[in-house]
Amino acid sequence: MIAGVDVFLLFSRLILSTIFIGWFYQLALDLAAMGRFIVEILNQPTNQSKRGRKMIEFNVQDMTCGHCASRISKAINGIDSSAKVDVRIEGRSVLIESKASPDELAQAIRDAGYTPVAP
Ligand SMILES: [Cu+2]
Repeated sequence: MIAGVDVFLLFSRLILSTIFIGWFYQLALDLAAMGRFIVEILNQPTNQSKRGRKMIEFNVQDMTCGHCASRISKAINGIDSSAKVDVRIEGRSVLIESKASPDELAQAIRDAGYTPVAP
């Protein structure tokens, strides 16, 4: 009879802890989802910053290969991580969509060791 009661208690505890673990697990999932939602809202670009982006083109005659292109891309993303960089090695040109000013972008390219010229 005692053994039966023990088994019953053990079983009830098992069910209760399963419910609690499930509840905490669900709570953790909900909190994580909520966190992701908040981060998404905070990272959403506002219309203001979208409107502030400009297309800028530079001729870079001393850009000769993929290595040069990646150095220039990195330099630009270093001052504006959201910048879109389109490097055309054959045309020796770099097209940039960024909120950084043309002067800042030109300086970043010069700092990387290249000579940007506005076309
Ligand atoms: Cu190169």
